[in-house]
Amino acid sequence: MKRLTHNLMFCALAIGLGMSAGQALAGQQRSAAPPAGAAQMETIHAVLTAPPMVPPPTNRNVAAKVIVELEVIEQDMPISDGVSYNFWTFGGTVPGSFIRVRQGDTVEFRLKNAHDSHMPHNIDLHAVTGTGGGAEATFTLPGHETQFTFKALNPGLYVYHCAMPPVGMHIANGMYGLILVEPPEGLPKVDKEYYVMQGDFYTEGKYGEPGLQPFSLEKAIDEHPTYVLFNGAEGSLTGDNALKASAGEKIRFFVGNGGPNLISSFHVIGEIFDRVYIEGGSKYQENVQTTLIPAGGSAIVDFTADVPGNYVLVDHSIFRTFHKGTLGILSVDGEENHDIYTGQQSSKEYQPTAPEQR
Ligand SMILES: [Cu+2]
Repeated sequence: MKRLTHNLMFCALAIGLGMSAGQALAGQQRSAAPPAGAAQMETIHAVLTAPPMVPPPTNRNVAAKVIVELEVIEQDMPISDGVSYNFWTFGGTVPGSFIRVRQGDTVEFRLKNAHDSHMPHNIDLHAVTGTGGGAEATFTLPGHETQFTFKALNPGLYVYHCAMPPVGMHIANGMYGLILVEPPEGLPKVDKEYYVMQGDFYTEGKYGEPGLQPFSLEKAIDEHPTYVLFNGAEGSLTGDNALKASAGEKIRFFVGNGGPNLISSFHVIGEIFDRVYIEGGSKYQENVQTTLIPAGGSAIVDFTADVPGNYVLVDHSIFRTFHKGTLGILSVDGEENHDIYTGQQSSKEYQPTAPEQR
C-alpha cells in the first residue's frame, strides 16, 4: 500500500513538472530497468566516496529509491607517523564513506560486516526517523549482511555511527561518518566540496609512541585523548593530502564530529565562513569565524577563497592542533590580490621610546 502511494506521488510529481515519467528519470544511474509504464520510483545505487571527497549533488527533482551498500572493515591503518591503530571502519576509511541522498528518498540500507571482523556491528544514522536510527535493524555478525529501509524525512547533514555496546569504544575506533540529505532544491552551487570529520582517539602509548597502539578504555572514560584528528590520521589533510582550491572559488566543507567525547571549535586560519549551516540544519548564520560542532553533530561551512595561500583547518581548542594532531591544510593557488591581502610590507627596527615619554 505504501509502495502504491509512492508510485502515485511520483507520477503526480512528474506530471506536475510537465514531464513524462521517462523524462523525469533521465540522467539517473539506474540499477535495473523500470517496470512497464515506469510507474515506480527510480532505483539508484548511491555513489559513496572516501574522505575528503564528496559524492556529486543528486540533481534530482523527484524522490527516488536509493540503495546504500556499506561494508564494515576492521583493519590496521596509520594514525600518525610510525604509529598504527586497529580501526573499525564503515567502508575502509575514517570517517566512513560519505552518503548523499535527497529529502523524500526511500533509502534501502544494506550493512555488511566483513568475514574477517572480530565484532558484531550495526549503524545508527541520525538521518533516520525510527528505533535506534536503524541500529536494532542492522545488528550484523561477521560475514553477515542486514537490511532496513527508511524515508529521508528531514534535510540536513547527519552523523552516522556504530551503536554496538560498548558504544563509546566502537565510535572511538573510528565507526562514524556523514550522510547528507539534500533539500529538494539542493544546496546552493559551489565550486568545490570536501568532507572533513573530527574524532578523538585513545591509545595505550603516549602521543607519537611508535608501533601498533591498543585502545585505552581508561583514557577514553577519563576523556583524555592521545590524538584529536581530522579524517582519522595525522597528515590526512596535510602535505600531498592537503585540500586544493583556486583563488575565487566557492568552497564548501561538510564538517562532522564523531567524538566520542570532545566538541570541536572548528576554524580555518585566514578565512571567514560566509555561511555556516548551524549544526548541519537548514538555517545559516553569516560571517562566522569559529563554529561549534558537538560530538555526534555537524556543520556545513561555505566560503570563498579570495586570495592564494595555505589556510589551516584547526580545532581552536588549540593545544589539540599543535600537540594532538588536529590540523589540516587548504592550499589555494591563483593570482595575488593586494587589495585584499598584501603579505608583509615591511619589517624593521624602530626607535625606542624613553620610559619617561611613554
Ligand atoms: Cu561497531
